[in-house]
Amino acid sequence: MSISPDIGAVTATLGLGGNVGDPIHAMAAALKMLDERGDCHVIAVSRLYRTPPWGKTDQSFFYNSCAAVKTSLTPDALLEACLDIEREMKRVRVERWGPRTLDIDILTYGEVESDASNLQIPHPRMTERGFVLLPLADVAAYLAVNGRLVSEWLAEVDTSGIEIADESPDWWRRP
Ligand code: GSY
Repeated sequence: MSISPDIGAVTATLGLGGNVGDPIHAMAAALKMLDERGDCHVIAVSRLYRTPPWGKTDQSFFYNSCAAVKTSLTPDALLEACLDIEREMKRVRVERWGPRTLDIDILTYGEVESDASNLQIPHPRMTERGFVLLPLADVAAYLAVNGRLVSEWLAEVDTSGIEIADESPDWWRRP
């Protein structure tokens, strides 16, 4: 039996998505990069979903997933790590709610609540979005967010048009 080191006491959840170029590759690479860091361990990944665009609807469908990571990084340092990965994946952020190669959002960070201008936790719009809640329920259905379980928020949002693109929670490990 091997004993893996406990690299951190905090479990954070992340939302990943993209609709430009090869978003599945970008999300898989991002998860691998996070997992390869000494201060972050990916403990669960959702199935992969194909989702209709939210907000600005005249753009391509997205691929979305969520992950739970155990980390010793502070919220700000985790945000920096995610932004570094987005930059490495050459994310194109042309317009608000427009197309993007890769978006990584911190959804929750332990029980932390933050209203800082650069980082709001829990993510302010996560409880309204089917493309977040459906994958998040795969990895954290019983997580409480703003006083309700993820599964309870999910029961109230529109998930029409969302399809499972890959049933396997290991989709991101494929070569
Ligand atoms: O941070 C969210 C980026 N985004 C998405 C997304 O990831 N999925 C879908 N389906 N629509 C979206 N609109 C925006 S903005």
